[in-house]
Amino acid sequence: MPPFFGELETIHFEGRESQKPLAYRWYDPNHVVLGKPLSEHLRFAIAYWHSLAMNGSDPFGAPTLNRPWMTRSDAMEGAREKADAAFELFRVLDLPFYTFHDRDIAPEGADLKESLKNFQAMVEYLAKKMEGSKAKLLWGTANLFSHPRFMSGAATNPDPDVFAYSATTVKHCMDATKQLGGSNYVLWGGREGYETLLNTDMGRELNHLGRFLNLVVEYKHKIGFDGQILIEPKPKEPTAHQYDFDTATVYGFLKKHGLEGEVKVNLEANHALLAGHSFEHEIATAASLNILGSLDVNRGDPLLGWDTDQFPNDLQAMTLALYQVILGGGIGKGGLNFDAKIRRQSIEPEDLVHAHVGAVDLCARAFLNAAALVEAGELKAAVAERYAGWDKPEAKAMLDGSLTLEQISEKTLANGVNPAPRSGKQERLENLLNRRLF
Ligand code: XLS
Ligand code: NI
Ligand code: NI
Repeated sequence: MPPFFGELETIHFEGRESQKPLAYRWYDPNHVVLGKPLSEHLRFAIAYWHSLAMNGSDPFGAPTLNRPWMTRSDAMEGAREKADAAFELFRVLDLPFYTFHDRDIAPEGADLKESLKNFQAMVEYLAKKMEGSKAKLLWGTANLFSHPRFMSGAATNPDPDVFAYSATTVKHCMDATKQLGGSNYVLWGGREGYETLLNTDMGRELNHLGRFLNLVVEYKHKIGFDGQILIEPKPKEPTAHQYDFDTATVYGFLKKHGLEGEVKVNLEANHALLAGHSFEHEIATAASLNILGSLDVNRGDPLLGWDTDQFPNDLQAMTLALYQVILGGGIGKGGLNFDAKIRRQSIEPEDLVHAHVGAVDLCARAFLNAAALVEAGELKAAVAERYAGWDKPEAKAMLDGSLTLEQISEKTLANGVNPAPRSGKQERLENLLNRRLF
């Protein structure tokens, strides 16, 4: 097979003045900001499923992205060809990480044993490819939602055989993620949720999910996987009611099952939008709960109610999101994964490269903006000033357990406290943000 992306040159940082259509203008991986190179702050990853496995079909139309590896009569040959194209793409984009589901890299077999055999053979193939490539694995995951056996859920399926099948699959995906040196293992709920309570025992299903997650965490420790275990919240789609609705819901679930110190979240921009939140809200919530793990950067369409998974291109939204990441202490072992797909009409291989280059530059530019906001310190100062009253000893005493409700009441009445309303200065701060954006 001729190389699919192989004709394309590797993309480099060329600066803002570059006239080349395919160049990084903002993403200079070596540029040091806030004490670290940009590449370490952002840890970009390419998603195997959207970039290599998506064929452009939608509920109304046939595939438009007819990649050569999709039609091979020998499915394993197709999988190897797909992997070759994947590593060509990684070379062209020169980004540090990639992510995959088991089903993206290897075809389903006639039964579970054969599926696992196909998967393991492809894991070995990827391991070989990684020896000749700079690409590392940000995270692995299992596709427990596409096959009809998962139509009523995986860990929350009423059928214990599906629980067992899913547990077996996850065990092998965790082994593979460890073998390939992955930094994280992700569990997106897939079809863990329900369509109607008329046929659903919700309490039972949630307990099954809690047990499943405990099994995963126990196994992580058993094999000495030093990556993070991440849950990816999403409120709806494919099921009407997904159990991992948003960060706050996931935290309550982790607490109930004693896992809040073991599991973090992989937050996706489009999922935040579907939950009626902004991306930065989800990031700030996770950071405040100490469970910020990693990000799926994409964007949704506010006019549509589903996961359109478009490449990010809103500078202000991304700046606000990354500002919260910086305030939250950074992305750590996580990264910025492009869980995003090109539109159905973007059928040229180069379209996929343009999509990534634009998104990388957008995120880099947003990060530089966010870092500049942090360095300027005005927003931080405004927030500090807003809470300054709490620095006083009498205010601290209300929080540190030294005063009871009664004592607070007595003191308040004795001091004749009469709070005066103060401006939140929102518009002033919004103007400041707009003035600072470059
Ligand atoms: C789907 C999810 C999925 C996860 C990985 O909406 O975003 O792509 O990131 O299973
Ligand atoms: Ni995602
Ligand atoms: Ni998604």
